[in-house]
Amino acid sequence: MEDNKANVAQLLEDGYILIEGALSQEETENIRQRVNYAREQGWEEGLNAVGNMWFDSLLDREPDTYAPLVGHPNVRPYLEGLMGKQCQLRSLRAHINPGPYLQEWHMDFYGYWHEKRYVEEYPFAMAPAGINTTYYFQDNGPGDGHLKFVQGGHINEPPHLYPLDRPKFEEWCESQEHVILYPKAGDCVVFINHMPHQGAKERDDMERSNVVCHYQVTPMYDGVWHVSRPRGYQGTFPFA
Ligand SMILES: O=C(O)CCC(=O)C(=O)O
Repeated sequence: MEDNKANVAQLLEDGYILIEGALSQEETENIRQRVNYAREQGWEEGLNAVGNMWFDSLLDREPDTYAPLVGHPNVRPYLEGLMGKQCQLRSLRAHINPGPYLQEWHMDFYGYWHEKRYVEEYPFAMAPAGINTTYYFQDNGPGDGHLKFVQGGHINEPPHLYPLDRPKFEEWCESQEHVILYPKAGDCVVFINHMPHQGAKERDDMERSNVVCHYQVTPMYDGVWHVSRPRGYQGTFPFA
């Protein structure tokens, strides 16, 4: 318990934590294959310009495969340590990077700083916050692929967000100090989802996929500016 408290403090300080071996080899291989199967079935929502193919329906289509990722025992201490019973699954999204991939610098919860300011006007309102747990299914070693963060990017508001000037925002992200992670198959990166980040392949022919569970605390109403849509209320509180 004491160790867990220390790790939550570390997560709050750094904005991210890499959990090595969060999934067993068996879980990793099974989900890797199911994500590839989803692509074979054509279940993707689309493939964007930076090389990211995304799937929003997998938890509903194959709950036996994907539900174990929600509040997984090896990430639960972090989620529960941060949010307790209020931890709510917002969405589960899988990604495959079929070809070259250099993600745009982005935040999953773009509206974080806006909401934070907004609630100052209302004594009973609370600022929402969110967490990503991103599970990786291949080894992202140096020369293969990585996940990059703007160091400390969760602490101060980045410029050029409201309204979003994407080229200037990305230029700013690029000019900051970075942290580069190389998550391996079965690892999970838990991070505060208003932290600017960018995934990439360093080798175009690398097989690369991941599954992202977005969590939120309940003041997150439908209209907040976030990359994913909320699943709704019923059945979305894994620890309640
Ligand atoms: O590693 C990647 O491809 C980026 C993952 C990402 O954008 C996320 O977890 O929100």
